[in-house]
Amino acid sequence: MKVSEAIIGQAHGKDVVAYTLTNPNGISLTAMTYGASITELLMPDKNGKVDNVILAMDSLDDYVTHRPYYGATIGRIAGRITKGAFDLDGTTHQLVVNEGVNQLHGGPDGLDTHVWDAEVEASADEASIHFTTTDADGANGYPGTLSVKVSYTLTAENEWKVTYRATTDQPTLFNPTNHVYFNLSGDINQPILQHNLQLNSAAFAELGESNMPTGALLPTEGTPFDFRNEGKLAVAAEGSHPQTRKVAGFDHPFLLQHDEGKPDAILSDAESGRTVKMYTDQDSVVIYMHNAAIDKYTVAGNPVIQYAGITLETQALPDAINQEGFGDIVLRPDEVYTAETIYKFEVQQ
Ligand code: G6D
Repeated sequence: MKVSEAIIGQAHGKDVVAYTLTNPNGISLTAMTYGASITELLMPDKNGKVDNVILAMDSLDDYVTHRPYYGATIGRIAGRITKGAFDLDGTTHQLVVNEGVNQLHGGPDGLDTHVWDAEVEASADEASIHFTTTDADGANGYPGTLSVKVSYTLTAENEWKVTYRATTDQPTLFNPTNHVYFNLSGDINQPILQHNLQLNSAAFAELGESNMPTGALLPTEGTPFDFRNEGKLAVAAEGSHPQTRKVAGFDHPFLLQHDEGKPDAILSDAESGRTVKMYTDQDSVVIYMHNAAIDKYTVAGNPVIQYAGITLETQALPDAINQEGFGDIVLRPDEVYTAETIYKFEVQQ
């Protein structure tokens, strides 16, 4: 496995380093210490043409200025926390809100805004970038000093493994994710509506006001949310269901069924033959289809089109601390948080 690194600029007065891991099959992954963000994923198509298959900004400054979350490590909490408040062990905690009265993606100084430290490890079969950061007690309103490690491993088997490890000195909340957007066509001016998705999920979380979960888990059966059999993503953009109409696609958490040995999700693009199989130990995956075009910044010189990419944000169900039955996202000093998601890349002829 080949490894290279380069300083790409500064943020918060610290050098930002980008690391590139390349495997023998022409797949290479670049990730930077700003936000522990993946910034490029080069992958051949069925004709051997190599393209970048994820959304990425044109410069470090654009990441810092616009905070698009593209490819970023999100935390302490992915998604929204209702009114930015939660009760924990009899104490009500008020977070710093950054989306109306709610908190989104860990608040204004979320983990995606950190310049992380990093170390690289490489062998014949795989190479890893181990990112680490410390989130101070009280940062964005969260209790406890949180120590986080997220590792990106590229293997000779064409897998990108994302693994988390975290500890805290006081009870706190932790529900991270990676906010990578895939566009397997390799052309961000092509919407992902012709991509195929297969998703092992029979229920999704209903969104209410301000895209906050209502607490209801609705069956996918008989709705545009049912991708247990492979289907085209265009279905989600047709607006035939109040929930897809509400956000002009998917911006929804899907509860995963986790059948042994079966991918939790398969995203593919028939034209290029590129396929991503996703396996995770997390309860759910938030699928967001970049449902609005963006003209406040450009990518590769163009405004970003609607449906330019699709996320597969594995995590516990959002707002779990405030929603009965959504799982446990409390991390206590005597615990070690671990999580793993694997994205396996294949090319179908
Ligand atoms: C929008 O509601 C969506 C989020 O799910 C997404 O993560 C963000 O844009 C980038 O707020």
